[in-house]
Amino acid sequence: MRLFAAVLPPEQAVNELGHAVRELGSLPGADELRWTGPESWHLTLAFLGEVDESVLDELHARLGRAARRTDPFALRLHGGGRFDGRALWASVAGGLDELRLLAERADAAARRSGIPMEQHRRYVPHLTLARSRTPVDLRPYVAGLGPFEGSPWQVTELALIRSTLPGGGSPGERPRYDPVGRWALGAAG
Ligand code: 2AM
Repeated sequence: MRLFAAVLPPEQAVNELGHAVRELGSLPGADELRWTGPESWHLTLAFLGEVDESVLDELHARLGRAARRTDPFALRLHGGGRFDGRALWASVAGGLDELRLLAERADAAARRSGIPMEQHRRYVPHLTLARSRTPVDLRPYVAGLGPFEGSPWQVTELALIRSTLPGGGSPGERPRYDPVGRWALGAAG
């Protein structure tokens, strides 16, 4: 199964961001972008790719340990950014060192479970809002998100999420994301 580890923003953060994203819909070209749905918004910590069932027990145990070793921390959604002309995202602020540490621990947990992880790229915390198949100028969208400042929340959980890619039937179909594991951060976990 295809898996990734993530932090899931709470409902209030999603609603606030949803409000800001709706306003981007009036920008020229907005209909050409493939927008992600609020129900699937997440902050990826580590992308595991296709994972064999046989490693799941160990992966779960190691992710649980990674979560327990990391104390809860504050985050907020704030402004936006882009990966070239291909992806538009909401940015985060607050406990970025803690978020990065949790991402490193999730990556290490997967690696030690025998999952061949991609070589480390620089970790850029982001919540993907839209993608484009062909490069487009996303600067107006990033500018539109500039003033956005979400309310802070306390990150208390690490989630393991299964991604089911669309079967290719209808255009615009999105992957389905289902949490298959959740672990509380800190000693309480
Ligand atoms: P993205 O939002 O920047 O595309 C599920 O696909 C999640 O894992 C997405 O948040 C995606 O990031 C992230 N991810 C990281 N590396 C990936 C890869 N090589 N292929 C697919 N998704 C990846």
